[in-house]
Amino acid sequence: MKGWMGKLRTLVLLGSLAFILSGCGRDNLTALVPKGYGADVSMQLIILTTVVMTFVFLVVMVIYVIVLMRYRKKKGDPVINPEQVEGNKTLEAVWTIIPIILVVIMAVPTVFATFHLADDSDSEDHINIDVTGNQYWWHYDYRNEEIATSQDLYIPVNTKVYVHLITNDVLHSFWVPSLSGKLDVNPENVNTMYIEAYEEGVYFGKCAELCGPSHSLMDFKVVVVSEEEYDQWVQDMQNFDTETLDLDPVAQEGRELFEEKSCVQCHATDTQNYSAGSVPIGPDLTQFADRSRLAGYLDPTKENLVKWIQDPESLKPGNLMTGAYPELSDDEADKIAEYLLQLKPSEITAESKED
Ligand code: HEC
Ligand SMILES: [Cu+2]
Repeated sequence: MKGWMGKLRTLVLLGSLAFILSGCGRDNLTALVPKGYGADVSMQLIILTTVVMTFVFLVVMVIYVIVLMRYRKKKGDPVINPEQVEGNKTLEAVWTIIPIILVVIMAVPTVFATFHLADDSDSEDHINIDVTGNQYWWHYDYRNEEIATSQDLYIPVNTKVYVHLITNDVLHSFWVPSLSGKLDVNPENVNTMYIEAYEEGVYFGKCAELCGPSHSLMDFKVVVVSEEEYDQWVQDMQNFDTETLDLDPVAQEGRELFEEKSCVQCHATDTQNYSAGSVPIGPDLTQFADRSRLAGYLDPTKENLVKWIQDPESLKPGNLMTGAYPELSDDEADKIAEYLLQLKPSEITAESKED
């Protein structure tokens, strides 16, 4: 009875574990379904190492089981001291050389791929984006296009895009599992890699380096659009001017409050390019109403926005906006939200690409 219960318990445990783990990973947040060049290369390396390791595992297991069955001490067998093989040159050579060969088989392609993916010698012929990591959000400066945005990174499909990574504060790591490998983001040196997406869509990005209390909320999206849409989006961004926006009276009041309540000190709304050296303190809000998420991870509803404006701490602990501006009444927060939701330069948005 007891053995039966034990087995059942193990079965239930394993079953629920498999069930829970099957919920992990989603199509656009997994390195196992590559949708870009870097992820493809990584996948090939994953397959190679898995094959090599499975081979080692099987060989060891087969020998182990054979030895276990054949040389098992049966009842009545005499106790013997097996033949001692220490110092056996052939044996030692074999078990040193085989692992070295296996490691070389895995290491050579890995090292080549690493250098290949970090090669930026032809970057001038492609799109270059300066990416700055901040606690807990990402900023993007499009070098030649002279536009800037935060959180959602727009890139054209089937095109090499170079990201030049640096951080404004602590270490972060830039990772879009479906599109590319991850790369550390350091304060002193720029790390460069390229992304090349094969399919249009919205891909999930994660900060992969513990960087503070809201590290796990430092999400971002890569929005991959067609080449024409990309050109259109760049143009829309370049031409967007909040000064000439036709705002209703409530949003107009919101704009004034945005200035009065010192939001402008940290947030730009005119897509200025920061590459020249000055990095913004808060996310660029030029295309805020086009964002796929609020603060990187929340649904971009007005309700969430009002809550964020009044109490960002409750949504993202340790964020650098908390306490940096005067308290706002419900009415004031509402008006500012109305204004921010008008900042919509383009029809080309993450929403139009999400399935
Ligand atoms: C000290 C600088 C600072 C001030 C002042 C400030 N913010 Fe922020 N704001 C930030 C930072 C930093 C973030 C990013 C927080 C994070 O995601 O960790 C942020 C995020 C936001 C976001 C989310 C942006 C996005 O891309 O999803 C909104 C909206 C916002 N702030 C609005 C406001 C408003 C409205 C005010 C004025 C009432 C204001 N902020 C004042 C620094 C500031
Ligand atoms: Cu981070």
